[in-house]
Amino acid sequence: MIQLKHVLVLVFLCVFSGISQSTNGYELWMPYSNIEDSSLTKKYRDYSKSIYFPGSTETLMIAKNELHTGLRKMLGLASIPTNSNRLENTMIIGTKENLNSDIQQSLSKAYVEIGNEGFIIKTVSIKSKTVLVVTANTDIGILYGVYRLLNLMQQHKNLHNINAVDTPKIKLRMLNHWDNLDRTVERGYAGFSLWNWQKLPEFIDQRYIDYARANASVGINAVSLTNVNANALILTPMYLEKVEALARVFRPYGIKIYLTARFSAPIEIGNLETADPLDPKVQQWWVHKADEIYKLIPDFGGFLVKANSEGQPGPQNYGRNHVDGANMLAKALLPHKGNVIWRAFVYSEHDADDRAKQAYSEFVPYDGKFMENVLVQTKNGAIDFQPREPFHPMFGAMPKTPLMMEFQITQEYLGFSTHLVFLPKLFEEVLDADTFRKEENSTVAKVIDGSLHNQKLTGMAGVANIGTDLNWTGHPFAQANWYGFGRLAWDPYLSSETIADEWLRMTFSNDESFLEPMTRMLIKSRETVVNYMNPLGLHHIFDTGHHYGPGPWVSELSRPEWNPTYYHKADSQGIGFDRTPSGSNATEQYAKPLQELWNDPQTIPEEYLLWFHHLPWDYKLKNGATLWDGIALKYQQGVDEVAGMITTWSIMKPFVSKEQHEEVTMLLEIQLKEAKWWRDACLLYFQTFSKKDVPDGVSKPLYSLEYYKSLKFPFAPGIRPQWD
Ligand code: BDP
Repeated sequence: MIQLKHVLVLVFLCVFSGISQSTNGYELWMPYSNIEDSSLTKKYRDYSKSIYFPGSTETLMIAKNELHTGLRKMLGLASIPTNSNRLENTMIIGTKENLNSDIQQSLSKAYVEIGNEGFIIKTVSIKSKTVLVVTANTDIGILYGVYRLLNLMQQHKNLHNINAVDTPKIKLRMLNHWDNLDRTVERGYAGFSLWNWQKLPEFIDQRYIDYARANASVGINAVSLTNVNANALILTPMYLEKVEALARVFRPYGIKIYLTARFSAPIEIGNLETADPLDPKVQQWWVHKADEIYKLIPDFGGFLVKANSEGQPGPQNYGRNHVDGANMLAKALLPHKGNVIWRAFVYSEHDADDRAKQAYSEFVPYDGKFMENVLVQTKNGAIDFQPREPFHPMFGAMPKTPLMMEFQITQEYLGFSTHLVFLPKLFEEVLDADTFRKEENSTVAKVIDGSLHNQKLTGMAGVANIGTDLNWTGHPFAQANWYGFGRLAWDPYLSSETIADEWLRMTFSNDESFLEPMTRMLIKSRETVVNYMNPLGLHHIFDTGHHYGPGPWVSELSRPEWNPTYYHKADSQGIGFDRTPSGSNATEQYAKPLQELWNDPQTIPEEYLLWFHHLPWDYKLKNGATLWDGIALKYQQGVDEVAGMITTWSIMKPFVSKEQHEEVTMLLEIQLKEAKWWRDACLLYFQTFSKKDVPDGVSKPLYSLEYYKSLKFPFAPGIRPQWD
């Protein structure tokens, strides 16, 4: 029997060490842990003595409940007094028209700045008393403001003299779920799909609400529920009724639903003989479908479409093009203010050109031809969500088209949910890249937020890493990638350090001896995975289909560009893909200054070296090492860095719960094992061409090349179902 004194000791230990109350990760970055620092608690309590928070819409009620829960948990308050006399309060929360005219007046400029979704958090002096004000033009602005306030408190920020005026820089901040109707998730590593289609619409799982809440807390305002490799059934009445139930849950959190539209739906569920976008019957079918959806879901966001890509049907099946297809759907949605998000992830087995060039070649000529409610969704790089890719050359090259960013939050090519990789660092690198398309510093972020080419419709999508796992994302640290994606979609200029610091504080601890080493570890983790998987610009050398682990030897798949050998081109002469004018000339798709920089192996940043150049094994790197030695040393460095992560984590016990500590320790051990696997398999294989020994400092391989080649994973998670 556990005795009372044991319980007391445990409670004392937890309180003393500042361990958050949440131990299974379900509460994500919102555990609202009790604040131990008594002077800080006192300051926060001073603002919480009495609260004026008028309004009773659904959204405002959510904001109120959240505020009360947060304050109660963080400050240990039994209840939060509310007061209807505005002037006697210490915290005032309300939309513009609910505040007294003095406050309104003093904030008039800020109200213009924040638009429909932004908020103001500010301390003001009323009758010589300091009052904390959270205000906005809309209810959703209030909800975002309340979440921000609570998050700042979770981060123990000083609210004295706070004047935070913040509004999202990107309009559509969206998660793309690749969820199938049978609840499997393509490239999902955190269990099954959250959407329980069988029990919907009647049964509303608490998870839907908690999911919406988590998204709203970082400002995500759109979700596409279904896989881009789409099933037309989602557009049938039976499923639309279920979608409507989810829309009802998400609406007060400011989240709009999008669905993936299978281009051949008019045939599959509409009994038409064709899906030709120029056929009036097909056009009518989509108009009626849109009307039917909007009748059920008046704020439906629109369609996300993967067409003529990897076997998906599209307008090209009928000799039409992407513009014909996208505009047909756009016309059906326009009267309802819906959008078409048309994906640019295309490459064809009939096109012998470098896969990296194909999307640009196909889409750039269409610039200016899409209707005003079409966004072209473009992956961050020209190949496919690799641990590192140069930014996609389409960014900046289509000034008359809203280009929407597509990042992958789920770690298809980044170790699934077993590897700790902090992705905001990767996202930041892409967003900060200079396209040189207009003036200097024409960054990808400026393309995406519309400021470079004056676009009104803007968006950023992240392929979700969320599933039914208790902690939502499989790896506890993968939550940071969901959080970080949301923050960057709100503000693509935020630094990854800031995001890491925020997330660590809220999720685990505000203790500096935890934060400093852990922020460093998160920031470095991205380069670490590049080192042990794809150093010096190597890419797409993953094993077939599932993309779990290395497979640089794979060469027999039916389509050349599905084979890793297509990408690394290792031979007795050297390694790498020549994309300069002497090779595929993919560099031509970038602005002049980049062409000049990247065409020359001496001036290209070495992290992109083998992406753009085929170089001899004894080519001299900047540090004097030969290319072969350099590759080998990078693989070893990656392994050593994972070992370093294990050391760092081992001293973090005092700051996290025992369960969390053990869970992450076990996952890091897997990561180490797999980093070694990558190192050994790749070096043994490339050595068959280089015919050189590995340099000093690189460990001997644990097994033979044959052994690594023999590994098969027919049941690796996330494998795409059979394409049809
Ligand atoms: C690739 C995935 C595949 C997706 C495809 C896409 O391997 O499962 O369907 O991208 O984005 O990364 O359409």
